[in-house]
Amino acid sequence: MNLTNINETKEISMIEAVVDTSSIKKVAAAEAPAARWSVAEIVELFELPFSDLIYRAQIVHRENFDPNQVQVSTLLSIKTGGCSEDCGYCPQSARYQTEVENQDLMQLEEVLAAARAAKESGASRFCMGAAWRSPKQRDLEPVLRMVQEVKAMGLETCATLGMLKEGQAEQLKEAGLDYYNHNLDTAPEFYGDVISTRTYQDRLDTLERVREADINVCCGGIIGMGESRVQRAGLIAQLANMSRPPESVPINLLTQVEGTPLHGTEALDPFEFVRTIAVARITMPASHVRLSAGRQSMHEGIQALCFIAGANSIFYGEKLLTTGNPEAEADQQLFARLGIKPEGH
Ligand code: SAM
Ligand code: DTB
Ligand code: SF4
Repeated sequence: MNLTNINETKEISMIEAVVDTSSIKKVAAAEAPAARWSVAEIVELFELPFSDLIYRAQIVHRENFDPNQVQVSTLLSIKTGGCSEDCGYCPQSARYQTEVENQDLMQLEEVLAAARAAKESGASRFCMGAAWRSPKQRDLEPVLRMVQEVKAMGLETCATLGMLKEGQAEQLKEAGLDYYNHNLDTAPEFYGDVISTRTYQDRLDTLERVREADINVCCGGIIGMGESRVQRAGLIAQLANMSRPPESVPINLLTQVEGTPLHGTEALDPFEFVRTIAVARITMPASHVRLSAGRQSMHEGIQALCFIAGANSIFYGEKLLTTGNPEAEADQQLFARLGIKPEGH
């Protein structure tokens, strides 16, 4: 065992002592037969030789999905900037000086025009994002109309609006919402280094409300924020050990934006990003794993490795929320070069 392994072993035993995985295992065993993953087992996956890890991920991928099919979602920021939260990665927080221009909630017609364009260029899901800590009832009502109308166009609907209060998930379900995106972002142990204005438990509570309202869960995180490999494994363990893992798991590479506290963080080794995708695929065999933020600066060869490692969803269209994404045409060409078919086409 080398020095890194010794340090990782110490870090894992500290985490597993704090989290007390033994009791979680007993509860889970009573509730669901799904496989449970310890952080140590996930770290072992991360540490496999690269080819062995990718091979294992490919096997799991092929057992569960058509390996040449990728789901495509287009994002729209329906309310931009001026957010009260302090998420250290986010250009939309009112606390940081960034180039993002604040914009009130968009009008229905503008949103529908964007959804129509997304559908025409080949997206099958339309995801509406708002820079809110949590929607107020007067904010939620116009969003319910948007969900209804986007759904009526024949697109799958997704929204990410912050924390949901009692009853709000049910209203979204009623309006026709198919997916709600709410990320855990990172491991519990690193979370406090990134965000102070809402707790990990707040996030888990919102995810529980979404599940109970029978809306599909879209939940993942961000890597490349300066977390350790054990902490990346800790995030994956949280997701994979949910009583039902999320249907959709976005793995974002930190997009560094000037003015945010995380700007200037040391860049992550691209192979570590691919490893994270592979580990997500192995531990969440039936979930769609989304290669999310970070593609604009990612070599196409690395993106191809992500698809081989089990990524089967992307954000498509030239903008994420406030930052750039590859041009749709470039993605279409990449799909053609790799023989990938977008889902629903
Ligand atoms: N305000 C809502 C919330 O935070 O729940 C919804 C929108 S928020 C922008 C959605 C997610 O985008 C965050 O949870 C985070 O995972 C991701 N995100 C935000 N800024 C990012 C960045 N600079 N790089 C990568 N992912 C980012
Ligand atoms: C997710 O996991 N990634 C998307 C979506 N869910 C909402 C957002 C990425 C945001 C990247 C920074 C920006 O464009 O503002
Ligand atoms: Fe606000 Fe969401 Fe950005 Fe956090 S991630 S600052 S909650 S918009």
